[in-house]
Amino acid sequence: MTTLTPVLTGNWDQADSFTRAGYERGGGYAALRKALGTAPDEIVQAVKDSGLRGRGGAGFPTGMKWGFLPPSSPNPRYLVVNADESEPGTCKDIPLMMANPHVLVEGVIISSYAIKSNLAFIYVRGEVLHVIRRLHQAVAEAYEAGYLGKDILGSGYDLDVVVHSGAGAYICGEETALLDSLEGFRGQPRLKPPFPAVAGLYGGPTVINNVESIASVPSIVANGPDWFASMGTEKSQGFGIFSLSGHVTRPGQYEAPLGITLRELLDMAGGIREGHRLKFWTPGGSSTPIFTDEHLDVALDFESVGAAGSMLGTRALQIFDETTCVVRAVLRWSEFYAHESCGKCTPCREGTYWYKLMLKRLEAGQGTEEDLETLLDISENILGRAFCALGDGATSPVVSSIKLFRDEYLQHFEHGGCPFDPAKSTLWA
Ligand code: L3W
Repeated sequence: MTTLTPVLTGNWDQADSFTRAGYERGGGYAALRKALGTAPDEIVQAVKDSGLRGRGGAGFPTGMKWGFLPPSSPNPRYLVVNADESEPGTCKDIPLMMANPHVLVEGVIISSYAIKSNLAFIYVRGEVLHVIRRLHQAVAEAYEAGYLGKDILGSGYDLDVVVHSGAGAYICGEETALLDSLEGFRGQPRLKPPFPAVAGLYGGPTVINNVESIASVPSIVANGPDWFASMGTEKSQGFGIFSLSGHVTRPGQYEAPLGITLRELLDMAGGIREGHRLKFWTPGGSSTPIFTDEHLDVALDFESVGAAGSMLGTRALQIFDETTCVVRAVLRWSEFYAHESCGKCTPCREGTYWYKLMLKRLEAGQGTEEDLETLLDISENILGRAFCALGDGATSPVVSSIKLFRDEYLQHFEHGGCPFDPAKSTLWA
C-alpha cells in the first residue's frame, strides 16, 4: 500500500505556513545555506542524479534542461518560474504558492545559484491576485532576511527576484509565449529550436521550470538525490502533488510517490461520492486522453500512463461519475480551447473553432454519425501540425471520448438530445 509523502504539502495545516517564520520553524532555508556552501555544478549534478522530471506536464528531466545552458554567453542568463497554472483541472501550484510560498522562493534562489543566474522571474497567472500578493510578501520577507539581494548570507552571490503578473491567457503557460508576454509583447509561442535554454528571455540563455519542479529542489539539496530517487518508480522518480477534483468524497491535494494508482488515491479520498460509480477521469488535466474505470490500477508515472494511452501531465485527476454526460464534458473543454487558442496557427485556431460548433450540435442531438468521423479528421489535422502543445492538447478529450464512448455520442442522435438529466449531476447542473 502506497502512503502519502507530504514534503511540499507537509506544513499546509499550520496557520502561519506561508510566513518566513513558519517555514523556518520546519527547517526552511537550511537547504539554501547548504547550497551556498556547495559548488553550483554539484547542485546541477544532484538534481540530475535525483531523477526530477518537470512537473508542469511534459516531464522533461530538470537537471538535463539546466545542463543545456551554454557555458558562456554574451547575454545574462535567467531563471523563469512558470506559475501560469490554467489547464482545466490543474490546481496544485496555486495552493502550493498560497500555503507554502517560501519553498518556491528557496527553490528559486538555489536553482538560480546552480545555473549561475542573477535575475529570476516568477510569472504568475493574472487572475489569482491573492497568490500574487502572497508571493510579493514572501519575496519581501526573503529580502529582509538577506536571502535575496546582494551578497546573500555573505556568500558573494547576488540575486534579484521579480514577481510578474500575466493577464489571464492560457497560452502564456506555453514557455515561449510566456517569454514574449514577459518581454511586453502579446503572448504567442515562438518557433523551437532554439529552445529557451539557448536563446530565451531577451535572447539570453533561460531555464523555465514549473512551480512544483522548482519547489522540489530544496528537499533534494537538503536530503540528497538518493533520498528523492528512492521514491517513485525506476524512470519516474520522487513524489508529486496529485489533485483530485470532481465527484470524489474528499477532493484535494494528495502528495504521493509517482506510480501510485487512482484506486489507492480514491481510498485515501473517501472514494467516489456516495451512491455513485466512476465513469471517466483525466490523469493529468484536460489535455490528456481520458481514462475509465478500467484504468483504476494504472500506475500514475510517466511511462505507465503513456503505455496505457494517455499522459501523466500535471496529475490533475478530474473525476466524473455516471451522472456526467461525456459529450457535454468534452464540449465544455473544447469551448475552453477555442476561447484560449492564440490564433497564431491555422490548425489550432480553426480546428478548435469547429470542434466547438460541432460538439454543440452533437450534444443537442442534432448531429449525425458522420460528424464523428469529421471530428476525428479535424483531430488528425491538428495533432502534430499545430504550432505548440495547445492544439495537440485540444484533441485529447475529443479523440479519446469518441474511442471510449462512441455509444454515448450515438445515444444523443437517437434520443434527439442529451439523454442525461443535468439536475442529477453536481458538475453540469
Ligand atoms: C533544450 C532541447 N530544451 C525539450 C525543454 C523545453 C521545455 C521542456 C519540455 O509542453 C506539456 C504539453 C501539455 N534542448 C529540448 C529542451 N526541451 N527539448 O523541455 O518540452 P516539451 O516540448 O516536451 O513540452 P512543452 O511544450 O513544455 C508541456 C502538457 O504539458 N500539459 C499542460 C499543462 C498546462 C499547464 C498549465 O496550466 N500551465 O501546466 C498537460 O498535460 O499538453 O504536452 O522546457 O524547452 N533539445
